[in-house]
Amino acid sequence: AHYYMEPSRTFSEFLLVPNLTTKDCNPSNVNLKTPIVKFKKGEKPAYSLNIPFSSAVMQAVSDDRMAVALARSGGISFIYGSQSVEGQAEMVRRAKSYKAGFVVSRSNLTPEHTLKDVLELKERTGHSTVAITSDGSPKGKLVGIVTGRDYRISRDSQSKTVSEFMTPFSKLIYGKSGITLSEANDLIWDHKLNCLPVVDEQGNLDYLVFRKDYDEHKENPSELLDANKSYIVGAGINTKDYAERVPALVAAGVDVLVIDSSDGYSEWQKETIDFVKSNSDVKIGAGNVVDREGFLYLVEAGADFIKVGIGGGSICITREQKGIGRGQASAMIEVAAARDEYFQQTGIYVPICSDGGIVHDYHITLALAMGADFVMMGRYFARFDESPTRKLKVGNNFVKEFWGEGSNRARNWERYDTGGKAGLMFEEGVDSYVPYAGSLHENLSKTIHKIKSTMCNCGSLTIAELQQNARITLVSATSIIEGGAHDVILKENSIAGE
Ligand code: MZP
Repeated sequence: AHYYMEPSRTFSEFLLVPNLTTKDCNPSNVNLKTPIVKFKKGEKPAYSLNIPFSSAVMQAVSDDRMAVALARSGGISFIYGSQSVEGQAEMVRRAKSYKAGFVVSRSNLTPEHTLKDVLELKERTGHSTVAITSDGSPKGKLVGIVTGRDYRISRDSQSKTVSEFMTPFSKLIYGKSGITLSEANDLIWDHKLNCLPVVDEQGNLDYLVFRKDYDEHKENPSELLDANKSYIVGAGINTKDYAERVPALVAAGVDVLVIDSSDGYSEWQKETIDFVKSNSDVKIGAGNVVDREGFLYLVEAGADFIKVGIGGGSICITREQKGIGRGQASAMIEVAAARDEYFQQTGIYVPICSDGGIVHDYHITLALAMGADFVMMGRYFARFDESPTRKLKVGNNFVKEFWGEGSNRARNWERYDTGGKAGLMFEEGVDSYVPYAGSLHENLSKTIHKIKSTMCNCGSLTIAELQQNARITLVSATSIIEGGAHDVILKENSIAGE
C-alpha cells in the first residue's frame, strides 16, 4: 500500500493571512468572473461565470427555478439527473426559455417616493438598478434611474426623495428625453452607464435595458437589442443512460453537462466523455476526484472541467460507509497543483470546482485561494426559497428538506455504481432538514460581499490574483477556539434576571 503520511485536512483547519490592502482594493472593485470550461493560453473560455458559484446536482437543490435564480445572479445550476430523461429535459427547456436580463426593472415608483422605497424595491427584485417611469408602466416617461452607485452613496440618507438622489447620469438622460438611439449610445460610452436606453417610435427615451454581459457588447451596444440571450444552464448526467439522456438535454438547449458521481476516477467516465465529445459540441465536466492521478485521467479523457471532493458533503456518509475520501482542503491543494502543472506543460487551463463541505462563507474564499475556479454547494442553496423542497415548521423553527443523492429517498444508484448489479445496495447519504434562510438573492449578496471583503484583506481584486497572492496558514485546535467569541457571556444565552 501507499501511505500518505500527512493528515488529510479540511477548510476549517486553515486561515488566510492578510496582505497589504491598497486604497483601490475595495469590494466594489473586486471582480469575481471565473472560467468554467477549459481554454487555451491567450484565448477566452467558451463559458465563464460572473460569480464562482454552482448549485449541486441534487433533487433537493437544482431544478429549473433554482437554475434561473442562480443564473440571474451570475452563477450556474446543474439540474439534477436522478429523474426521467423527459423530466430533466423539460426543466432545462423551461430554464432556457428565460431571457437574460433585458429590462431589469420597471418600477411603480415616482419621484415622490423615498429612498427607502427604492432600496426595498431593489432588495425585493434583486436588481442592481431600477428604472423609474412617470406612470410606472414600461411605456411611461423615464424620470430617473437608481443605480448601484446611488445605493452605496445614499444608503443612510433615508429621507431623500427619488429626484434628490438621482445620479448625474439619470439627470443627464432625464434632461435629454427625446434623444436618438445613437445619442443614447454615446451616453453609455461616455458615462459607463452599463445599460442601453431604448427609444420609442418618436425617438423618445422609453426605458433602460441592463445586461450582465454588457461589456462584451460595448463596441456595438445596439447588438443587445436582437441578442436576447438566455441564461447558461447546466445539467447532471450519469455513466449509465448517457446515450439516451445527452441527446435529449442537448435538444433542450443545455450548455454545460457534468457527470455526477461520488467517485469519478473510472473507465465509465472516460466512455461517457468519449460519447459526448463524438456526438455533440456540448461542454462536459467530470469527477469527482481527490488527487493528481484522478485529475489527469479525466483531463486526458477530454473533460472540460474537473470536480473535486469525495465524502465531504453535508449529507454524505460515504466515508463512514466505505472508508473512501479525503479532506476537502488536501484534495483541492493537490488537484490545483496538478492543474497548474498541466497548464505549464500544455498551455491548456482546466478549471476545477470544489464540491461539497462548504460550511462557512470563508470556506468559499479559502477554496478559491487554494486554486478552485468555482465551488459547488448543496446545503447552502437548499436553505433558500428557490430550492425545490418543502418548507416546514419543526418546533419553533422553519426548515427546508434536504436529502443526499445517495439516500434511499433519492434512489440515485447510478451515482454510486461501480459496475455489476444495478440498484442501491446501501445508503451513502442521509435525509435531513436545513434551517430555512429566505431568498437566494439576499443571502448570496451577503456571501459575495464577505468574499470580496476578504479578498481585499488579501490584497486581491480577482480570483486569479487571490490564487497567486494568498498566504494560508494551518491553525492549531486551540487557535480555532480563539477564533470564535470566547470567555464572555453571550447576552442571548444569559438567563433573564440573573
Ligand atoms: P454540501 O454543499 O451540501 O456540503 O455538499 C453537496 C455535495 O455533496 C454535492 O454536490 C455532491 O457532490 C455531494 N453529495 C450529494 N449527495 C450525496 C450523498 O447522498 C453527496 N452522499 O455526497
